[in-house]
Amino acid sequence: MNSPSRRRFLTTPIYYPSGEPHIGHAYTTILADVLARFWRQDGLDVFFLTGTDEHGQKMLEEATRRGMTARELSDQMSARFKAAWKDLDISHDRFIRTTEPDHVAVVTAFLERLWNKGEIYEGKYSGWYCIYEERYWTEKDLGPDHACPDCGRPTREIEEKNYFFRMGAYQQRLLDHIRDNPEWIQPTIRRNEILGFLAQPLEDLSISRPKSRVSWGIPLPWDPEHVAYVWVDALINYVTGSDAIDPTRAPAEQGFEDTSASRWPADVHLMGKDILTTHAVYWPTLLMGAGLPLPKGILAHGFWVAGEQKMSKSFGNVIDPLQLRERFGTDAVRWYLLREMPTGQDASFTPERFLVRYDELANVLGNLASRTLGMTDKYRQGRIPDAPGTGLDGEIAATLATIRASVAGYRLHDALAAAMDLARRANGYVEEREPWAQAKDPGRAADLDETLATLVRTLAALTAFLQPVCPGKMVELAARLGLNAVPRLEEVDRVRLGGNQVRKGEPLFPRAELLDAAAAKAP
Ligand code: ME8
Repeated sequence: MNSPSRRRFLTTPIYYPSGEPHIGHAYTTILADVLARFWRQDGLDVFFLTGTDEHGQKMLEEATRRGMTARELSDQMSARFKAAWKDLDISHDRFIRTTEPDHVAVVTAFLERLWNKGEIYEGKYSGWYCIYEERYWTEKDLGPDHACPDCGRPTREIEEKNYFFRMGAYQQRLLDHIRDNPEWIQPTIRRNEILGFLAQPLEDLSISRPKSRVSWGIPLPWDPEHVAYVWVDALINYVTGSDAIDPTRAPAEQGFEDTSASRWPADVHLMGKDILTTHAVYWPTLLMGAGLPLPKGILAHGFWVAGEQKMSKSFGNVIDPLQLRERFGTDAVRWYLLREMPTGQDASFTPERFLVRYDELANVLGNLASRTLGMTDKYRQGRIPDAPGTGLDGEIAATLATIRASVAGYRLHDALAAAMDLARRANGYVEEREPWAQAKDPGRAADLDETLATLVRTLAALTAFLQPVCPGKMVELAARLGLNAVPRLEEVDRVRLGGNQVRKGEPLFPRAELLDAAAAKAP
């Protein structure tokens, strides 16, 4: 049995399946996946939740536009997200859909709890609504011609009965929490943004929409003519996925305060900076209202941009991660996205940068693997010498320490850079040791054994360090070193390799020009 502190629960946003999965969705999901895999490799018991956000007006309108029902559209498109995550080797433990009965039941129980506690009151909303962002705006926020300040699309004027959550009452408690827990919202720039937001009085939150306007949603238990606001419905998925609330029990019996038997609270919610306010203000105050503990951390990453524009489906300039995958392979797409974007900052997607990063895989790591396997094959008939192979042990240990610290600080780009630096260093070691010269001199057989054993040992460590980002290729590389599995992080300094038979094989990451040539030859 793992002790509770060995458990980790991490989440991505649940995406709107009103369009195709794109590179932005892929980035957050791969970021979560790499983190989950690092944690698992460190022996932690991880639960990784992702999924789709299927209710609301946007889904309904898109379905109508396509001549489908909202349910048909969500069935079709959530399957597309699932398939994309399979292709990108995402190792989630649950793919949640907000239309699933257990989620509907948890949302109902959660809202009933707030209602019974007097946290919700009836009121009237008048203002402007952007269905694309699924949010209200006040007149002063709007752009010219009442355009949405976020996406630039037209908003609609609305006046309707709504139920409101007493969010404003939790402003001070939330501020205290953020101040007492400086690491709670990461990175600091995002924390400051939320502190800035909370410097203004916090209004109450409209948590419902009249069914007459938005029929596609979860009815409120005390007034079925109204449905839950899609953001409230969506945020609660994190609790549904944690099994903290048993929806089969009546709300009065719900042990909301005791979540110890469940995965709640989440260790980290990952998301893009676009949806930080909903996660760092709406969500924690809703949890406070319901009497549930807060998530332990919130990480808002930056945006992939093409040129100056943010890249998302509203701009139609989205790059299809699956097309890149067809040409370069899943691991190369994962590598590029995580290596190129410093967690928290924006990054610009360009084919040139993709090739620069791909080149690291082909010419640094791939080259190290090819020459190590090739020389073991050529000089030792493929048998790894039984020598200590400690020539780069200091570097391996230092790399492991950097990786551990970087992962703990969610700086995955630094972790990956450190691993690639180790591969670079090992290539330098080859140049220094000149194994081809050692091979010519029978008196230096022991030196050659040590060189080869050191290189193989470094490659084995690299499979462990890079497996979270390149799971397919690192499993393959470990197998070529005669290992049954990629070593755990804590095992990298005691992997037994001497006597194993290596398999040289094709290049792990063919050079880009080779890929081009292969593509040109294909019928
Ligand atoms: O907001 N760069 O769903 P969504 C990086 N359903 N990440 C990007 C990106 C880009 N250009 N574009 C999108 C929703 N993303 C709600 C969430 S959660 C309870 C409900 C990623 O389909 C990033 O993670 O619009 C962003 O936060 C998310 O997709 C928005 O996905």
